[in-house]
Amino acid sequence: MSDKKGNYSASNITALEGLEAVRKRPGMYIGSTDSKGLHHLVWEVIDNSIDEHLAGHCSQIDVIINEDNSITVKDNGRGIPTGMHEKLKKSALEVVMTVLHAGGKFDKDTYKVSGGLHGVGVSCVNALSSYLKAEVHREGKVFMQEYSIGKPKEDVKEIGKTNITGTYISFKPDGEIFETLEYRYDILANRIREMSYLNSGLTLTLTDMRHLEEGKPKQETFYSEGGLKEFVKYLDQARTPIIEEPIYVKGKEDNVEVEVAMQYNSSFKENIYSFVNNINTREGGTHVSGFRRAVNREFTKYGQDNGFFNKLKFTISGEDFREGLTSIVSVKVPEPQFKGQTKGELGNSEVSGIVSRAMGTALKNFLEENPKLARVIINKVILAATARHAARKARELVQRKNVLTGSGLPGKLSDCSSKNPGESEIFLVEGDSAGGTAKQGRDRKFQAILPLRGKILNVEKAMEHKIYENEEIKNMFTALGVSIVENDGERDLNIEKLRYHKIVIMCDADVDGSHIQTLILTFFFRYMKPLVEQGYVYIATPPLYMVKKGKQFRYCWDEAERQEAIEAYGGSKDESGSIKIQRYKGLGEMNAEQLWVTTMNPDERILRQVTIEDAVSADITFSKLMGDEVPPRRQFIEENAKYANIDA
Ligand code: 0RA
Repeated sequence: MSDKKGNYSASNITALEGLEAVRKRPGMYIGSTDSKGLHHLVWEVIDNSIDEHLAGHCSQIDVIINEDNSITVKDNGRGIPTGMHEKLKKSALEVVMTVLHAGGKFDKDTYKVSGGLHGVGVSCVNALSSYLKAEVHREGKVFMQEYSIGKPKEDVKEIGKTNITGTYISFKPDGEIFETLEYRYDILANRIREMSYLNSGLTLTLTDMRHLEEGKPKQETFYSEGGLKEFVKYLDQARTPIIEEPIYVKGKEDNVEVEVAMQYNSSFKENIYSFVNNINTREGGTHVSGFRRAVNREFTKYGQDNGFFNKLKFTISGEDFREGLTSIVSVKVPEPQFKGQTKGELGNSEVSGIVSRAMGTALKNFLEENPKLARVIINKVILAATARHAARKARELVQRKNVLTGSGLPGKLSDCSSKNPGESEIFLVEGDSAGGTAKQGRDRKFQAILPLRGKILNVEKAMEHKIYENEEIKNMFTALGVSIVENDGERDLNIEKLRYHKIVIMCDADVDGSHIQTLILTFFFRYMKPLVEQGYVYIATPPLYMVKKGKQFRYCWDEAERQEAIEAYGGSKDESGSIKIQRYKGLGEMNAEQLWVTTMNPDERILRQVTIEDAVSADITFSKLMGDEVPPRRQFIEENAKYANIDA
């Protein structure tokens, strides 16, 4: 343990268990061995450096993607201790790197704040790396140790002198463990940007050595002076703010730090991101409920005290205060407890009151000091409540069973005969004519077809009641069998009666088609998010070409396949001779048989599952695509035709 002066010694580090367990069951430690798990290794290493920053000893972290897809993380912290660990008779550095759960993280005195969802420790990264090198600058010396799949090659060596301090970790993920070894710049950049907002004053850099431009690697520096205030502005970059500056709250009670920034914009959705010890809590938790409670309470009180609600014929509910509100709730909790399906929900009950109190004081002050802005916000709240009442009526109409068709299903739906959602699929098809082709081509036993007429409503810009009045959207709700339920003033999507476990969006492979696909995806993202989160939403990929020679033909999904087909038929790349190439611009150019074979038949087709890997960047993508700024849209859609958040 640390001595009375709080000095840290090598013996603070406690030893627990061996690393073989990590290699046997990597999923248990880093979630998965796909691209997500691969990136998790980087978060794990950076987290240690961030802890060093939170302890007040580190101002810069550099992340480098090396040419061979290995990663280097450098920080200018105190350096991992290198003295002898008394019990284990090894250098503390070696203990940190090779013993599971070592590293002081499980020692409450050492780190004020330690990892939440991450926090399995750098030794896990070591176990899952074919090569790792740790270099420590400390006490004027440079120490170094190398490892292979977690095993030290030699004892810790002194390799030089230095006048700086810090820890450099380089690792190469093990190809025997990971399905992919390719690091994605955008994934790393998005998370590192987020970390810079969450830790104002910390400089982070990202360098990509893999492709040089004019001899220089790609490099970005992320630094935020304003922290969460800037984060909110970044999130709302494609929305129109209705108050100039975000409301900012910072407080501390019982060692729990609270930081909140919130901004009202002209959109109609609540957009809230929450973090515990820098880690995104997707399922919210006690910090978020404390935040909501305070917003509700303080705005209600202010509105009532000033008589703003006197003429209303209905009550204002909590969500009315959060319409068009983008907020970030970040707390630092010494001993976080996580619960929920994916451990993405904070459970510590004391945090709710702490956040609520900090928010209460700050909001009271804000409202008193800014009566004009308060009025603007309250007006928006009243409008939201009015619209909510209209929306409820509209929604109830959608959700009431349709008396005419008896079944309550839309007339345009060609349903499948199976009633088992697990095997049933629904194709949402652009246009009536393609819908007709799909209807002929499908296997009616398990495939249903719902044609959607032209462009569906842009839900990013429409008020909610308009959404439930929209014919195509009504059809989607009733066909899918999902409904919106209100619980304690919160609206949830009820998917218990979901009728299909595959919802396939099928659009033309041109710019219009990609626009429609985006509109539909935006709708799912904003109004049926649980369906996306639980992996029910897919995108069909019709082929782009048919290459034909005599009676032989091949379908091709990209340029490379097209070239391959041409060569296979003995043709030249200039497409001359007897080889014919058809470019499919729309689904309508295929007949029912072709559509079945290429796009609908489960044995042959390629479905891309839509996932929300990174909620922040997905939100920005959709708000940009569908938001107020119109001009860049077309180009943006073309550039984003392959969405970053759609898995192959
Ligand atoms: C344990 C104790 C001390 C620092 C660290 C670990 C430490 C770990 C990592 C991992 C990456 N970068 C790091 N920087 C520091 C405190 C040592 C002291 O009291 O000087």
